[in-house]
Amino acid sequence: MENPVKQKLRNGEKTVGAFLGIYCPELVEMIGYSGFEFIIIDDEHGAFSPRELEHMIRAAENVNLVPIVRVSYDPSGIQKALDRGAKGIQVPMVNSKEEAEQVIRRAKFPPAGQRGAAFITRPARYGLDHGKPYVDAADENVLVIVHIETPEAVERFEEIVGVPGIDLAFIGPTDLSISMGYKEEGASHPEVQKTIRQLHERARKQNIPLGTIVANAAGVRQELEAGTSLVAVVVTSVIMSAFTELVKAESEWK
Ligand code: 3PY
Repeated sequence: MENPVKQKLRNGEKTVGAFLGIYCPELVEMIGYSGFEFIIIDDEHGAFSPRELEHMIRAAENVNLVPIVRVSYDPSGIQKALDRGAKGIQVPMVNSKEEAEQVIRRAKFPPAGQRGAAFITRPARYGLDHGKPYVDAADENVLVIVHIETPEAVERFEEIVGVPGIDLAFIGPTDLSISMGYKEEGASHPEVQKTIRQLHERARKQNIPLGTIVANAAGVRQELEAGTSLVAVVVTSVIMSAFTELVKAESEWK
């Protein structure tokens, strides 16, 4: 039930993991064997049935990856992900203090929240764990992440991350750049870059760790150097880049 990623973040340490929205438990095992520390299973844009989500989480546990589920915008996914065994939830498009409070209501048991309790679930080992020890440990260990990815969220950053129970603010560079009006240039636009730099400064003042996604090893290095605490590598980007490189080299095969 422990959560080494949450522990690392609490200690001010950094962590690198993977981000995947494709149903493939074998790929999750490969990601774990390669040494990553967590996996974000993307149930916002990915296609998972609740059963498939559970198999992904089970595969992650099997290779010591901390399973975090990015739920859809509708926060009802939080309970579903936690009852399947997610050790972290990541909620997109959190734009206000009220929305951050709603996330906590779904993610934590009373009195901090209103998460429905059931001890027959797999995270409670089908009833072996129950009552106060289970409830307290679940609340203690669940990692609660909110996305900061709109101008509204940027404006209200301090009040969002100030909600008790929010553990990390995740900058979504794609949504941030699109919502700022830079569809063409994306996150490389100087205004987006400036906003992200300012968020780093503001996060330091609030003592809240930041996370984000990257496409490759250079991105990991850059983010760690910039002070990002949780860096998630997009698995599809890595695979597509490897495939296209391989095919580009086709002329050399002949
Ligand atoms: C973004 O880049 O907007 C994200 O939400 C990360 O997946």
